[in-house]
Amino acid sequence: MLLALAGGVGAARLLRGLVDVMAAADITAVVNTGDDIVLHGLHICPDLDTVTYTLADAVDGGRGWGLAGETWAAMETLERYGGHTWFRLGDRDLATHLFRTQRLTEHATLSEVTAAVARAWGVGVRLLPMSDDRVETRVTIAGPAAGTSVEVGFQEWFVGRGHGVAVESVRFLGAEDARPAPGVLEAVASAEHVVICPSNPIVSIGPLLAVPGVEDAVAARRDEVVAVSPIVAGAALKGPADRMMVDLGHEASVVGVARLYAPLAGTLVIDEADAGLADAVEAEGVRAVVAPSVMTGRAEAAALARAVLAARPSP
Ligand code: FO1
Repeated sequence: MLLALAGGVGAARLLRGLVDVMAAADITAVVNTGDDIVLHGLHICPDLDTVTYTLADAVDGGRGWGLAGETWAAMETLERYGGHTWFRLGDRDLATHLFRTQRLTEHATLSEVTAAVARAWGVGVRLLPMSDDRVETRVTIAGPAAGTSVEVGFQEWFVGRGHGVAVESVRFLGAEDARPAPGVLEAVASAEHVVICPSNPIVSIGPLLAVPGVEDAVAARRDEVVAVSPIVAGAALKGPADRMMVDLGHEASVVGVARLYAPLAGTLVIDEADAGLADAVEAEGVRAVVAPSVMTGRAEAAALARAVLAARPSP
């Protein structure tokens, strides 16, 4: 079984590639829920939904999130009322949040609801939320007046303010009291392959590792763990990972990623554009494997998936 630590779009694309090269039923993905937001009274799980929709070939390819062929009638009417329309929820996507919220109200766990949604979309990969308990990524940014700071929810920063403002600090509210979802620690311990997907190390992989027990479970297998750099040629392929790393004092390069992951992953897959930095990565005590890491299409994702499987050092 392959165990993947996954965030949003980049992880979803690699998982799509892995399903093309191995049996979906042999893949377990532990997915970040720090991005979750409760809005309109609905519990919305962006990373779980992005992974589910991508593996179901139902995701909107352009956006990388939400469903293809969406209509926005609910948003239009909400606009009429002056309701919250900054966080775009398509009419079909809304059904996912309605179903999830109703089931949670009926005391189903997030794990159970996630499995039901995945099954309904024919997704064979086992999807586990990192925890069934609420963990909320909170971002501190500059406040309205000079010298002040304000803390906002992840989506308020990422979408509401277009992740354009610098981040002073990030915390995962509730992480210390959260428990890994059922099966997470066992899957990390028993997997033949452990992969850290090309997701934002700070706010996609970070929350996963903040759930008590998860980081230790991954670190215990460090020499076998293969991470895929989300940074190529000093930039994130999608989203603010590069700027966040710099804002928080890290280097936005494969070397910076290697430093962050050194305690957790013995191998880092880097794109050919960064082949010249392989020695610098290895100087951090992390083995560098060079492979095309830009998943423009399914063939590229499958090729990267093969490279990831081959990158695990033989035991
Ligand atoms: N991203 C945006 O940039 N704008 C949106 O309005 C937006 C809405 C949205 C709704 C549901 C969902 O599952 C994802 C959504 N996203 C949106 C993406 C989301 O903010 C990111 O995918 C993750 O939170 C970061 O990985």
